[in-house]
Amino acid sequence: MLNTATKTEASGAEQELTDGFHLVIDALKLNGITTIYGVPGIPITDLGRMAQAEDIRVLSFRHEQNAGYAAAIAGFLTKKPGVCLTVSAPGFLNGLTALAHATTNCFPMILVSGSSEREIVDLQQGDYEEMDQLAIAKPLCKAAFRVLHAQDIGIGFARAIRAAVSGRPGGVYLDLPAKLFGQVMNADAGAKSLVKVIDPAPAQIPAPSAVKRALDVLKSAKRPLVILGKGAAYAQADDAIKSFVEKSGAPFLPMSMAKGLLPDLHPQCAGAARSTVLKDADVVMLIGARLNWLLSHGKGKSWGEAPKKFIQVDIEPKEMDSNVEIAAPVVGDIGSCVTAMLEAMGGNWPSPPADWLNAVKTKRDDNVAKMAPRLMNNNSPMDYHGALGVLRTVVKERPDAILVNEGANTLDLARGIIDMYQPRKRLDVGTWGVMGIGMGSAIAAAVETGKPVLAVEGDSAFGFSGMEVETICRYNLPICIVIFNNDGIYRGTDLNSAGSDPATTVFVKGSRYDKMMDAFGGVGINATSPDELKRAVNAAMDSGKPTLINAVIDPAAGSESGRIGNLNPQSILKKKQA
Ligand SMILES: Cc1ncc(C[n+]2csc(CCOP(=O)(O)OP(=O)(O)O)c2C)c(N)n1
Ligand SMILES: [Mg+2]
Repeated sequence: MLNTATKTEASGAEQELTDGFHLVIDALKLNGITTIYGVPGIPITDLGRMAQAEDIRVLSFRHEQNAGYAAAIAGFLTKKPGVCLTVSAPGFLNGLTALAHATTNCFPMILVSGSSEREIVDLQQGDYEEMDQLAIAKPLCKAAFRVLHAQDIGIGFARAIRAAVSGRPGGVYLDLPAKLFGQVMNADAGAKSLVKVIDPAPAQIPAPSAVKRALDVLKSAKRPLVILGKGAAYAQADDAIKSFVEKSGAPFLPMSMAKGLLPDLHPQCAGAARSTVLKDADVVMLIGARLNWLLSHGKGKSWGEAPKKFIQVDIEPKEMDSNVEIAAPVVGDIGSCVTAMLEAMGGNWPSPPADWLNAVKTKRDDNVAKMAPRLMNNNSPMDYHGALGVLRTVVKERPDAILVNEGANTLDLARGIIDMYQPRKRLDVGTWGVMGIGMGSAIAAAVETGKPVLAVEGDSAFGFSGMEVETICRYNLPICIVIFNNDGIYRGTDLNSAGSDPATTVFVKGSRYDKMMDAFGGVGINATSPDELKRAVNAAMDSGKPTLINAVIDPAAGSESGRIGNLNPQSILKKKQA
């Protein structure tokens, strides 16, 4: 396997040799990892070159954080760890946000960073890019390892891969000191030292008693609700999940990145009746969804007064009872759990009471009807609804395209308005609501799936990764970026009440982000009405050419923090001053 051998004369005998560089590459290839996202520099420049020469796709970014977000979402899309490769100290730190993000979102990812000389780092003698990276990474990921000897590279990667994808997936850090790459060893011994990870994410079968308990609780429900989280989307158990939800007859609510697991237009989808189903359900089954802030911790006003029982299906036993009592915990991988429940339901599972199904349907239809005329407006400058009404149709006509979405109003409104039709087609800010995932996610989505990508970006959100438009043009990726340009964060109308500086939330008025794309040879378009936007996006999605559309949005259209303004801390002092 090693076409890397060098012939040398050692004590008279001819030996085939390999080195750390090639062992890293061979360890990745042996485990089916064929793409690396990163930024070159000492000590990993040659590693990237050699990997490319050995048919690994190496995508060079402009900033490690974006490469890291690409690796994280590649992990989500493929169930294999996405690999991000960085230089030492500053490059490592730039990648670290993405590693922590991957861990928080349960995406399998490996951050591989070169590091400086251990002897000098540990004595703090001021090496080039000196930093104790392993110690810093540890609290921010699922596991962190350092490899000091070439013969341990195989084991190091095996441990990293297994840690990333088994159980609840997450981020793993792998520290490779500069000296490791040049270490040579006998090629045969090197080949033998590599480990092909067998069954990296073993199935975790739920206990039959837990399955029975869960179904008993579900059957007792008068007003059942199923909530699908991105863990359910990650599981790639799409058919089993669809069959289970349909057999249960319960309304379902998809969390943001679970949209499309069953189509948003499915008759059981309660997405447009969210507040009603949360308040009124009496039994809630969570499948790969956590009761964190995104679900108001399973208690309080949004969950209403009606007593509730929770069933939770999750691979992580510690998740149970995290916020409220879980009446029926089902621990195992989502595919195995849902399949087991489906089998145990038998042939004549009773439909939930008709008054509940009708109540949800009425609410949903009302809300959809109320929204409809707003989505058809052709105002110029555009408001969010007019612009999103257009994008909603674009996605409807191209259900296999991938939608990347970040911002505040741009995120919250797009999530509600753009229906999804297929699993894992909506990629967004995830558990932390982090700005900056946009271009990394778009690039990885295009690279990993070969599908066209539509990135719907707030103007602020885009700024966090905007330089990667050059990367998109360089690799000629089928990505259409639409920037909702409302001159700022939340709104472009804030004023500074004191000095002459602009307010903290506003940007240069009338910016032309489309010209950034012109600079790198992509297609840049300024769209001032829904009609113009529609034409431009359709052309971009059909051509597959890198495109950036500056969608001019009324600066007064948005609201503070989008839909989560209630999370802003308040002080009575502020009110008195106002
Ligand atoms: C890394 C990071 N920094 C800052 C924030 C705070 N934040 C939340 S939304 C947002 C930008 C919202 O503006 P924009 O993307 O233009 O969307 P709009 O509401 O204007 O449509 C910011 C800075 C964040 N979520 N993540
Ligand atoms: Mg904005």
